[in-house]
Amino acid sequence: VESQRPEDQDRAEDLLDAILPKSGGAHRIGISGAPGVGKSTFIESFGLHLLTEGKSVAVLAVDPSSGVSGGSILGDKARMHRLAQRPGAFIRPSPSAQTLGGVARRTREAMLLCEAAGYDVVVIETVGVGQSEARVAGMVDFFLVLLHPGGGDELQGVKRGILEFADVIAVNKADGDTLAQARITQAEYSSALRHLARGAGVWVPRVVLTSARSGEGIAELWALIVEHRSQALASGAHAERRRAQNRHWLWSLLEDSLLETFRAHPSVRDRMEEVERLVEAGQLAPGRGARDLLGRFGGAGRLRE
Ligand SMILES: Nc1nc2c(ncn2[C@@H]2O[C@H](COP(=O)(O)OP(=O)(O)OP(=O)(O)O)[C@@H](O)[C@H]2O)c(=O)[nH]1
Ligand SMILES: [Mg+2]
Repeated sequence: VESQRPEDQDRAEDLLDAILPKSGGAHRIGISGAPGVGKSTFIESFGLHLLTEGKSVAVLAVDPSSGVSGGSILGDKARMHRLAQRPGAFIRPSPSAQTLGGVARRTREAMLLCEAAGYDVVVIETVGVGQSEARVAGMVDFFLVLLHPGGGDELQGVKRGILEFADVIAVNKADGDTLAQARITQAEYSSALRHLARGAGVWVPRVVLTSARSGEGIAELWALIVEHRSQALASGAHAERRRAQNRHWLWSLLEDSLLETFRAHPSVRDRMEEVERLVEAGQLAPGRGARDLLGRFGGAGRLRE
């Protein structure tokens, strides 16, 4: 399914069609956070805890940078070695792909395969930068954001995006020298969350403390995730979230492949560089340039200006 070879794609689609009725049953959990916040360490502790609860767990990663940097997640498999050795756990490094859309697509398909294979929980890890966070939030039932113990300026920078996606925020490294700082960060984010207006019966995101290293707070966090799920199942929010995600997914696939087809179109390709040059130099209005290229693409190109 991860193959980029055209001759594999038909078989991959047949396979995905075949397993579709068996997919959808897992608890899908997204985990995001800045580099070095402790995602890999956390997932190992969390995964081991799930195994003690009798759950099987698959770990996937969306890391659009790994193709370039040489695959930090591959190293992660070694870092999560205790989890990787356990029979109830499966860890899949990030597929290499050129675009975030490509990585996200293959990860989503791998998630469906893991569900069909019977994994109870699928964890999808992503680095909390840019669009990958939104992509992962758009394919899971529960989105967890890990934060560094440290407030102030950092709070301002990340707050917006986080409050938009997170179902729970965990301030990690709440241990040793950084415990006091972690408590301050927890208080800051809790108060930021209180200012958001929410409807009745809607899940209110919480801010918790964890130590991925010692395992402190992990069991409590899992209990919170379970509570979130039963609330969402009862209110219908779970079904609605999945419906909306399927719809968005359809559109994001359309957008990705339309753009790809557009860029590959011979007469668009011939003209692209020239249009870019003229637009850069301010000699052609971007709107006119776009219309020119779209016109070559299919003649259907009309842009509202
Ligand atoms: N004190 C303390 N250190 C931690 C904790 N969790 C992770 N670390 C340390 O923080 C460093 C980074 O941890 P990783 O798990 O590799 O972090 P990551 O978020 O996966 O990093 P990237 O994959 O590079 O984005 C390592 O040295 C860990 O040992 C924790 O709860 N407490
Ligand atoms: Mg990592």
